[in-house]
Amino acid sequence: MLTKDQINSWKHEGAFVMQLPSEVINPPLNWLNNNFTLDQIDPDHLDFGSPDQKFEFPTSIAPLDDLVLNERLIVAVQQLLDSIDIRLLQADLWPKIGVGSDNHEAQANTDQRMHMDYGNNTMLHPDWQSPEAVAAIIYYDDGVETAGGTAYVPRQGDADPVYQPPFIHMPGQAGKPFFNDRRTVESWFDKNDSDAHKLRSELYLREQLVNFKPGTILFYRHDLWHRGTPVTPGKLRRVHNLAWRRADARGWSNWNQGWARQSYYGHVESIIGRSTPLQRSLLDFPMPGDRYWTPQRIDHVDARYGFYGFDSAPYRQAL
Ligand SMILES: O=C(O)CCC(=O)C(=O)O
Ligand SMILES: [Fe+2]
Repeated sequence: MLTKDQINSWKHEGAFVMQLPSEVINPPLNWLNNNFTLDQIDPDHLDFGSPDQKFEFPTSIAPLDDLVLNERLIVAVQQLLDSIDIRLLQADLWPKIGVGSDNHEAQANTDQRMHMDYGNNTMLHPDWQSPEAVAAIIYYDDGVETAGGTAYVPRQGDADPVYQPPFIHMPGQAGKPFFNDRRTVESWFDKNDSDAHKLRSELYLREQLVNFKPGTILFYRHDLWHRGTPVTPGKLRRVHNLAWRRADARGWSNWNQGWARQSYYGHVESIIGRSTPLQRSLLDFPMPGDRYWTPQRIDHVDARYGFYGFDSAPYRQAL
């Protein structure tokens, strides 16, 4: 359960940081510390996202998949979105390995440009007063050793000059070219759009860094100004990027491939089998009591998933 202060920070400032309980974070953390360490990762994989998409949900690694559907996270998102009916949009775990900070190729992910995330997650434009989606980053390492805390700019009320819509003062929006690297981007704005350059300079002056240890989570909004900062050369920072939307929200894209696509090998089926009705609902599996269900539909779904431990009783009882 989130506190009123946490919910208010998210709604008004755009973000807040908290520590996940050890019973939530320890299973994935232990798995990662045994199976996903510096010597097990291709050092040339420098961009966002897991190598070969192998840690995109569903991964078939139970401690990772179960974290993504953890009910503590679901309840937190329900509170932030003022809705009990939410869907998963994104879950990907990826490594960032520190390289010399002189990597300033235009698309380098080392020292990111200030940006918002809505642009490649929804076809529409966010409305600050009615947030429809939540983003989060879970950190699995200690920022004192790795550095690389996400930097963000808290919104200061409705009159905040850097938060006046439309939010188009960033690469890739409204005809501006897309680059990832901070230096490349700011020199482009300096030459081509001096008003935006001034606004963006203000963002870097105001940015705050997330201090993290294993199990820290940053909950943020897709209309929050933020960016990734350099990881110490030779160090590894592992994070999970997650996102959810209200079931009734319009325009949002799933980041991951469709959940059902990985079926037939028992991993997806086992997720359905061992999950609770609330957890399944994140994948658009209707809740008990939903008008979708008829006795026959329950029978058929039971026939498909009973083998994997699916219990149809709650669905039958709510008919
Ligand atoms: O790596 C981070 O801390 C943030 C990454 C990010 O904001 C992004 O890739 O959109
Ligand atoms: Fe981002």
